[in-house]
Amino acid sequence: MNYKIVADSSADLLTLDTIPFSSVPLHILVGEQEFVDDENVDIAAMQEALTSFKGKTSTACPSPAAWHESFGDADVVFCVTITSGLSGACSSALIAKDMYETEHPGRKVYVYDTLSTGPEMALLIEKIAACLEEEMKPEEIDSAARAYMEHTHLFFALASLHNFARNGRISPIVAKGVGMLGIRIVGKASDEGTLQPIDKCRGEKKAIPCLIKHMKACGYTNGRIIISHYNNPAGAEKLKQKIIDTFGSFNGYIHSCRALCCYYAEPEAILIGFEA
Ligand code: X90
Repeated sequence: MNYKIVADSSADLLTLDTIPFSSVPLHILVGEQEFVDDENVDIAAMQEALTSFKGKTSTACPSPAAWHESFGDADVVFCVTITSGLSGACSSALIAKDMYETEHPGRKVYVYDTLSTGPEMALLIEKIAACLEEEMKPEEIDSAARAYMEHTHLFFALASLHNFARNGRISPIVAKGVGMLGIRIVGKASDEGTLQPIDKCRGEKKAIPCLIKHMKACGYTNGRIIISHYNNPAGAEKLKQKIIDTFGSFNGYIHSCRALCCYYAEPEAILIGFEA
């Protein structure tokens, strides 16, 4: 059986070592310029464009055709999407699934609305890949993946919510006060898959213990962790150290956000996905 995992580019993954995988790019629009969040995107150029451009900027999710193309000729596809609470990516994937299954009777596409993004999506992708390596049956993988999503979480510390507010993805009232020098908003992906602010912290020094506090409250002990950051390797490393000091180990890795997450999370962001 020929299988494949696909995910939109908000998962911040371009390849998987062991399993056929495609990343389907979202698009970032800055005036006349369009940045496609694939392996060639120039994030520094995007940031420069965002800093100098004073007009409206926006993003666009993958089209059904783009998802459909990513399925290739796989018999079974596991398709992982960013939250339907903030993006049309999942609806678009469901249209592609219908097209694909109608065109190719017998083939199957499983779509996962993660109600999250970034590192929590990456955890689910890793999980599905591990199930495939164990040669589990597709239906068993599907049940395991859905069960897994129930006990992973996404938390983050952001220095600005400007692009979120500008795109109407949070209320301006919530955004107010963030973007003030040194203030970090600590928040999480809510059960509905939206951005839920939890705390305002003065500086990263306070934001890191705050993230640890919320990990404890979720029942974190020693599960898998993925941290992603935008231009903040030092902050990500500090969080990792604090996790080791608090929980005794760090079972995971740190990587950089790709363009879509950079656009929304903004410079200095830290995102953490973990199993509890
Ligand atoms: O145009 C589109 O369809 C894309 C819209 C994406 C909006 C959310 C992107 C979030 C990126 C920022 C921090 C984490 C927030 C998590 C909330 C669930 C990452």
